[in-house]
Amino acid sequence: MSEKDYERAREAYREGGVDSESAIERVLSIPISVHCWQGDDVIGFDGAGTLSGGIQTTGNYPGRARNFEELKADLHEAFSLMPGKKRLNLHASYAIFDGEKVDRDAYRPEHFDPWIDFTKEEGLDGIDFNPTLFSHPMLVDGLSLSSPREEVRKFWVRHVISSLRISEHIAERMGSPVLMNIWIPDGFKDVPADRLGPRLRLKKSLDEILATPYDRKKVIVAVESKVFGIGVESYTVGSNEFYQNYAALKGICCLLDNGHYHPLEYVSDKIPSLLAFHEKVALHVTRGVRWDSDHVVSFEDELKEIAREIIRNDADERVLIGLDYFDASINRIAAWAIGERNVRKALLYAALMPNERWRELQDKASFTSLYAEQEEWKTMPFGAVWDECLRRAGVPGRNWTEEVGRYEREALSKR
Ligand code: RNT
Ligand code: ZN
Repeated sequence: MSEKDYERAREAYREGGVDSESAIERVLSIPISVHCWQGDDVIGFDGAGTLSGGIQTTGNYPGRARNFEELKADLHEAFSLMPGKKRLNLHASYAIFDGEKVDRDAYRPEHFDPWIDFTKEEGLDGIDFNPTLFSHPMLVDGLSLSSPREEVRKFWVRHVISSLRISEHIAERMGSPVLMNIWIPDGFKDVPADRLGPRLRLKKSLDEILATPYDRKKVIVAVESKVFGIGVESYTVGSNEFYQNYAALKGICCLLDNGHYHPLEYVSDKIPSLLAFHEKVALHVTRGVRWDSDHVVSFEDELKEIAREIIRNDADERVLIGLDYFDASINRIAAWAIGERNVRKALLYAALMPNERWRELQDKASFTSLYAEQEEWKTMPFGAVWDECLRRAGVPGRNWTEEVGRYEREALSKR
């Protein structure tokens, strides 16, 4: 839609008490952390070759990035289609080695310097980091930090401690704090004989990790819970209750992945619960279809609701937004772009609501007006403001897939 259409939409929002100019500006400055792992089906560069640990990528669309050069090129292309402030979300398994053979418990900060250089060249806001506790032979019997085998447990404790060092280094070089998120696949396929033991061992491992001194201003440690994974359907060590209690006790952050809860539990409702107690809350935005399937994020109701919780609580800097999905059935660059654009779109949609007025209606118990207004709002001329937002961000408008088509012909199809 044209600039003229935007002018009319701006007027319509103004009449409704909303300033679309400040909404656009606000929303473009919220960082979204873009996951590197959409580009190569979560394989990484450290030799795993396949993905294991209860998660799965499906599809065999051609053009998967097979090395650092290809992944950088693809990210560069994807970033050019994504409006607004961005960060890069890295996994430890994407370490860059110079012919050296190093195992995960000995990764060093310099193995990520090439990524830092790239991120700076791209003009991104910062980097986030994830220790990789899956797709590795030391995940023995499906367990890492909760393993009863001391050598296994200790190996992974060392890996996360080395990830802390790496995160600190990245934060220093980027001049921006790093969110270091711990997710482990640990669990059992069938009914366990002991549910407490593994959790106590996980707690001990986390205690050992956090006993390592690190600068809390530079590294924000988060823990990500889950209900179940493929092959670990009956029990997950790192459950929601386990991590929420642990994070509250230790003053670390909770990361909520909206694919990791029962179907009628909503992350949008969990965000304000956590904001009542924590300075920061981290998110993995994904889309689960029937299970934690990690489909590309769509502009659907729960995403809009998540965005509203961020915007109307002025939590732009308190909720750390990251993407987490991996679809190998469509063009991977398009997958990246669709998801980022949809999260940004949902933020704009939320920022274009008369949130204060609706809060007052709620407090006055004017539920009839509140409901009617919210429903009427759904047909406001949002599309025209979104198109203006894309123009201001300097990224392609609705015809962006033409660019992806060009890149597919010239780069991806040659792989
Ligand atoms: C798995 C978790 C986790 C991973 C990434 C690759 O269910 O969501 O966040 O997707 O670490
Ligand atoms: Zn996740």
